[in-house]
Amino acid sequence: MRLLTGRPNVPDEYKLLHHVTKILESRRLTNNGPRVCQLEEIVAAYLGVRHCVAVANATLGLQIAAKALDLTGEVIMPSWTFVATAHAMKWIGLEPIFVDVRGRHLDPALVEDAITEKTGAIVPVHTFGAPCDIDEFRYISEKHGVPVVYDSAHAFGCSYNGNMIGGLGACEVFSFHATKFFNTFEGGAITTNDSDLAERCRRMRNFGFVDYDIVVEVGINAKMSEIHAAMGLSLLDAPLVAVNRDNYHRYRENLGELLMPHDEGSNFWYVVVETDNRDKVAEELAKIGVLARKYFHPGVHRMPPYDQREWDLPNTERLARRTLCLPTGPTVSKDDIDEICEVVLKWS
Ligand code: T4K
Repeated sequence: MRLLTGRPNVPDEYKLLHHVTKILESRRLTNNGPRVCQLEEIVAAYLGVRHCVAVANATLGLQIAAKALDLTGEVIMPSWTFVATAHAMKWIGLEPIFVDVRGRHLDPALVEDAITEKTGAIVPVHTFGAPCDIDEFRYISEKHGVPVVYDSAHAFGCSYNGNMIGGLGACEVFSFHATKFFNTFEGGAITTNDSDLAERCRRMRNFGFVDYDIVVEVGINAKMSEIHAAMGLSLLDAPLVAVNRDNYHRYRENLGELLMPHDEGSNFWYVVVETDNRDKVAEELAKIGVLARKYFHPGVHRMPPYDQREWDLPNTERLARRTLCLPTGPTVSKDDIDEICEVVLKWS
């Protein structure tokens, strides 16, 4: 395949290599090193949030957030998401409860109907970088006393009414996986304005240590290493949004309403078409060397073990059948986009 959906953004080679040399010279490789601290500071300032806790990946970030909030019972979330949203919770003994989407996001009205005394938290996803119904979730959270943990895996660099996503709910969890808009090879971050929560997340990501030889609670190893942070630091000033925005507009000119819309606050990293002939389009794209991805197919509720019960999620089913993510980023040219669009238009 010559064009891949999710092909990583990479930094200027020399920037990264400079960091690598310094890391090796210093022999400070991990355990809250200076580059991790610097990345956390820059990210917190960029997002306008008090605390950023860098982690090894977003899956562990979600788990630490859940543990640090002492969540128990059920967590309400969309099924139309990457399986990690559900697995992260299930793996630590919480029960995902899937609620249908409205548009591409968790439907707040259905969430409110699904809240019971067992509900530990709501986990909405800013799917493809578009903010979900933040005001409604804030209202529901306060009304029912249920915390909201945002799965912001896709939303780094995105804003909502001019405010960066990052300081919402009890906390937010970003992914810095290689396939994301901004990456640290593998990585992620928990962001929050709650200082106590941030402190607990920091402890939990490092085995519950508060000092040499002093452990105060159960923790895990979710630390980001220096080399991962160096990748992030090297990528921070790359013009990623501008490239993606231009690509998106080119796609939009070609595909019009077939394309899921983005507003100007987006990072434009997810170019998603919706068509009844999704599988055929993907097949035809593969023939010209283009790997498009069927995010998110099938819905998580159709994967084991979640498929052991019946779920009524008609909008999720529809989207899972119809959506296809197309390649973007700096490795995709305008001509590539036109060629991809020709196939999409022909077979949609
Ligand atoms: N919540 C949500 C909503 C998420 O979408 C995710 C992750 C998470 C939570 C959890 O975040 P992390 O724990 O991962 O930080 C990928 C990613 O592994 C995953 O991070 C991401 N979402 C998900 C949407 O996609 P795959 O299995 O579909 O990726 P894969 O290996 O098929 O790669 C996609 C494409 O990118 C391929 O076309 C090849 C290309 N690629 C990939 C990698 C890794 C490259 O060209 N180079 C590379 O290094 O899961």
